[in-house]
Amino acid sequence: MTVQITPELSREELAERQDERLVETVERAYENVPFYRERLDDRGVSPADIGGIDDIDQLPTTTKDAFREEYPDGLFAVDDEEVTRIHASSGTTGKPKVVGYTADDIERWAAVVARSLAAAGVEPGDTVQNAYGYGLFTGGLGFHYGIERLGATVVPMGGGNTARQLTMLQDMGSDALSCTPSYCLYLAECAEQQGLDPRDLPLSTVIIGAEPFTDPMREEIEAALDVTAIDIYGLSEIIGPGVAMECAEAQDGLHVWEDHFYPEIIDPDTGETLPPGETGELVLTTLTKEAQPILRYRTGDITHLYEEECDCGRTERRMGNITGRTDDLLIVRGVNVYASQIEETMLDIDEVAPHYRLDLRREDTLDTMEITVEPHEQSGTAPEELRAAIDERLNDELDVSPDSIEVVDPGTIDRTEVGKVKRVFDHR
Ligand code: DLL
Repeated sequence: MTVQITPELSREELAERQDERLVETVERAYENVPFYRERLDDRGVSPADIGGIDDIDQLPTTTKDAFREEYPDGLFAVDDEEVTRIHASSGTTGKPKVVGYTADDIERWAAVVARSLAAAGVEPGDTVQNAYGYGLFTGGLGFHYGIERLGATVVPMGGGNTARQLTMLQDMGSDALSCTPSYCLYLAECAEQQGLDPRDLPLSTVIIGAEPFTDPMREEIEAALDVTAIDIYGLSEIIGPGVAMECAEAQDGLHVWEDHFYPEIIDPDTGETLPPGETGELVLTTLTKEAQPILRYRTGDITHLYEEECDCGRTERRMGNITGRTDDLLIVRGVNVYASQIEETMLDIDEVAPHYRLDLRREDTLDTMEITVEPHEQSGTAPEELRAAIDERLNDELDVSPDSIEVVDPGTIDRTEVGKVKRVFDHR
C-alpha cells in the first residue's frame, strides 16, 4: 500500500476520510477485541450506530488501565503472525503498556514521522542525528524509520554517550538533532565544558519532545545552540512520536495528523466533551491502526485545540504545547499548581538557569515544598537576591510560598542523560 507523507487534504476531504476510517476502526475493534466488544455491548452501542465522527461521543473512553488489565496483548486486533513489532512504555508503577504494530502500521508510522520532520523543515538529503533511546521506547525506532522514509540520512546514536554525540554531530555535519529538551540543554552544556561553542555545531533544527517544556525552556535551547526548536508530540499507546507536530513556519501549536489520529478535548473531571478552544484532557482515537485500534484514549495530557487556521496552509488542526498532565497537578497546602507554572515563572527571571528540582514532603499533616535551582553561569546576582526574587514571583503570580528555595552552584543538580527528565520528587 502507498502511504502519502503529506496528504494536503481540504477540510472537507479530511472530514470524509475521518468518517470512513472511524467506521472501519470501530468495526475492527468490535470484531477482534473482546475488551471493546464488551464495552460497546454494555453501552448498547453497535458498530452500525457509528456513521462517522459526529457519533464518536457514543463510544466509551479508554484509559491506561485497559493496557494493564489486558496485558500483554489483549488489546490486539490481529493474530500474532501479523504483528511485526512490539514496543512498550513503562509507567512508574505496574506492568508496562505493550503496543503492537503490523507491517502496514510501521509504514504509516514512518510516514507520519516523515511528515512531521518535513513540517520542522527537514529535507530529503539532510542528516539527522537521532538521540532518542532505541529499544522498547518508541522514540528511537519511530524517528529512525521516519528519517529514512523522508529520504534523509539517519545517524542512529540513541541516548547518552554525550562526548561521542558531539563528535558525530560535528563530523557528520548534521542539520538536525532529535532528542528530549532536557538532553538538548545537557548536550549544550557538555559542549561548553569541552571548550566548544555549542552555537558552532552544524545544527539548524532540533526536534524536541517526549517530555513537557515551557516557552522559556525552548528559548534557552534555541539560544544555547543557535537553532530552531520544534515540538513533536506522541505517545506509545497511540503509535509513538508523530501524532502531532509544530510547523517551522508558525512555531505555534502542533498540527495533529488528523487523517490518522482524531483529537478531542474533554473535561477530565466530568468526561464531557469541551467546545473548541477550551482547555482540558486530550483524547485520541486511532483511525488507521491495524494491530491495536484504540478508541477515545484518555492521554492525561492537558491542552486545547486551536480554532484558527495556520498561516502555513496545513489544514490539520493544531493543539497547544503540552505543559502538564492531569496527574501532575501538585496540590500543596490546598493550592493547586502545575510544575510547568512554577518552571515558567522561575525561568522568566533572566538569571535563573533551566535546571531545578521540586521536592514535596509531608511533615505531620503539613505539605512542604522545597525548590532547588541553579543560576546561569554568567549571573552576577547574589544567591540571596535571586532567592528573594523567585519567592516574590511565585507568591505574587501563583500563590505558592515554598518552604525553602536553595540557589545552588551551576552544574550541581543531576542531569538526565538518558530518558525523560524528572524534576518533581513527591515524597508524600
Ligand atoms: O514519549 C513518544 C515520543 C518520543 C514523543 C519522542 C516525542 C518524541 P511515551 O513514552 O509513551 O511516548 O510517553 C508519552 O510523554 O502522554 C506526554 O505526557 C509526554 N509527551 C510526549 N511528547 C510530548 C511533548 C513518547 N512534545 C507521554 N510535550 C505523553 C509534552 C510530551 N509532553
